Amino acid sequence: MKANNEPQKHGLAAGEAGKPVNADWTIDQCWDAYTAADHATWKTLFERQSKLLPGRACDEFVQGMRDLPIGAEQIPDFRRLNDVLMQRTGWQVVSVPGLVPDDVFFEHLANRRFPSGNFIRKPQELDYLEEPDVFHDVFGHVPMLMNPAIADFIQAYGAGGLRAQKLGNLSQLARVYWYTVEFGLLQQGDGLRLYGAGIASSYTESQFCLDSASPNRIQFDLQRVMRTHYRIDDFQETYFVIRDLDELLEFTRIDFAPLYEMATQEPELQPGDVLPEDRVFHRGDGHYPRAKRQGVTL
Ligand code: HBI
Ligand code: FE
Repeated sequence: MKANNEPQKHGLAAGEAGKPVNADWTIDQCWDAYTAADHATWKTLFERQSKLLPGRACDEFVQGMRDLPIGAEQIPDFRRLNDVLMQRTGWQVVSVPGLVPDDVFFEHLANRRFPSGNFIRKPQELDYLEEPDVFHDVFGHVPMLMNPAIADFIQAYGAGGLRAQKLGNLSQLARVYWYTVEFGLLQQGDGLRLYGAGIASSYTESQFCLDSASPNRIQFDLQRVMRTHYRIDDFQETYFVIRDLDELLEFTRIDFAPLYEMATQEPELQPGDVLPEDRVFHRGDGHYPRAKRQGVTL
């Protein structure tokens, strides 16, 4: 039970701390309950990120953002968001208290419902938070859900997640999601752009992933990615680059079961590993994790 002086997560009914209201973990967004401070936090995040993303985020992200009722002034109301999103790709955003169990998450995605945290981070944790909040989920994910290829890919991930759980290959599949939907880069124009929500919604990592000499940037390869561990608590040591978003569509048409089989027969790879057969866009110098290990703050 939470002490009374601890901040309650937005949207949870009094007396129900930590308990979701519905079996599928959805709750009301309770848009009216956002405070002026909540909207101000959104505004701060929105404005600094909007300045950073042109030229860094892919054109599809920028276009998706433009077409949605998402602006600086207020935390978006999911009802208005869904009017547009539903029409475009048949997706909708549903409100949840934060992280939900894997099977609940997959079930939503398989049915084109994207679970979004309804709470917003506190001003003292603008750059780091453990659970996905409304800024990460809506600003980061929803513009990409306006794209038909990503829309189909994430639905297939939901269906594939339920299957991977039964096969015991959830970690292999989760790596694919991580290195695409969350931290993916793609080729566009004469350079690289970001499309992953984890980087699109992060002030520091949206710069690091493209500008820093530290991380590797390597051509995406499904088998390779299935074997590769990722960092959850810091910048990635490797970003994987797809040709274009349609590359993800190909993965909705193939059976992953034999790929899991092959991937688990090969050794697992550490986040910073580079293999002779990798197609490398940029070979990272690794200065960032090295300095961290030595206790230097950059
Ligand atoms: N729940 N709300 C929410 N958001 C996520 O991104 C999420 C989740 N539960 C499980 C989960 N992600 C991942 O661990 C799976 O993709 C494997
Ligand atoms: Fe996410």
